[in-house]
Parts: sequence; C-alpha cells; structure tokens
Amino acid sequence: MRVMVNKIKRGLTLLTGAAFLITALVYPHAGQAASTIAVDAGGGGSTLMSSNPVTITSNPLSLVKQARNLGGTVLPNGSSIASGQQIYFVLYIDNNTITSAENIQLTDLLDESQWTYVPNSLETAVVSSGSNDAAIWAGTWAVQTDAVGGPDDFASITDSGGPAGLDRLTIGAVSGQVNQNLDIPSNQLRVIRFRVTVN
Ligand SMILES: [Ca+2]
Ligand SMILES: [Ca+2]
Repeated sequence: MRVMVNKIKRGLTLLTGAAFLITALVYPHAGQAASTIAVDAGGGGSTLMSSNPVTITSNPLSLVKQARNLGGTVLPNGSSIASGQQIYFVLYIDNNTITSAENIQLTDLLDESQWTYVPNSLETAVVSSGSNDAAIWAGTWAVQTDAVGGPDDFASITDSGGPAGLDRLTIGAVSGQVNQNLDIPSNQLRVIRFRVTVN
C-alpha cells in the first residue's frame, strides 16, 4: 500500500513528505516473534507506505496505511488536498490467520511539518477479516482518548517535541506510552483512524 498525496498551498502544487512514520510493529511472543520497522526518509515526493509484512505462525500480516477524505473515500496516489483541509489517516491490520495476534504494539510519528493532529479524533473499530474499504469505514467506531490511560484504552497520542502539538501515536502496550494491551483475534481486522489538518 502506497499513498502519495499532493498538497495545494498558496496556489502551488507540492508533494508532501510522509504523513507519519511507523517505527515498530512487534509480535513479542515466542513462536510469533517478528518485528518490522518501516522508515520513510521524508522530504519532497516521499510516500506514505505500509510497513513490511510481519510473520505470525508463518502467515504474513500487513499493516496498511491509508489517507481518506472526511467522507471515507480513500485518496489515491497524486490526490490533491488543500492547505487547511482535514483528512483521515487510517491504519489497519487484518489478521486472516487462525491464530490470535497478541500484544500488538505500534508507534507512529506524525510529520508535524506537513500535518497537524486534530485533538480527540482517535477512533478504532473491529471488522471481519477481508473487509473492503467501504466495510471497514462502516465499522462501529469507538472513541479513544488522546490521553495515556485514565481511562485506559488502546491508543494515545503525546507531544514528543518539535512544534507544539500532539505527534506521537501509540497503539497497544508500547513501552513509555503504555495503552491497554491489544490483541487481534483470528479472522478479525483492527483499524485505527484519526484526523489531521494539512499545514
Ligand atoms: Ca487513550
Ligand atoms: Ca509536537
């Protein structure tokens, strides 16, 4: 999955840098051990891309990242978006195996030079494995607090520095920014979405 979005700013069409950065997707359990790191170099013309597949009991699970408009339509490569416009970023993992994927941990760093997180916009849903884009969007979304714990849920976002604003998203029990443990049962697809404003 690769998404590249053009940004219109002050009448010019520019290529954005990556929306955010996946730093780790980890299956730490014995027998399911696998990890992947996807790094986007950033800069003009860079792309928003999926991480490498991870392997769980010999079956690959992929993290898919999408940009969508507020209506839920997936923005294809080269879509034009305007400065000030809000869009969704969507991340999902489809566990199409017969084994539960346990203790999923995911960290994303928002590129604050390109995007501004919309506070309190984190949501998650679970749908059946193999759901298409429309079915994923039609899932039942549960709001996740920006906060780490209190009340605890599966996701949080903090300000790791740089420009003022929240930029470090974690999902699951990530060390240093620990949320509720996240498992994905067999044949289920877990999706997280949040909104950003184009700078
Ligand atoms: Ca939270
Ligand atoms: Ca920040």
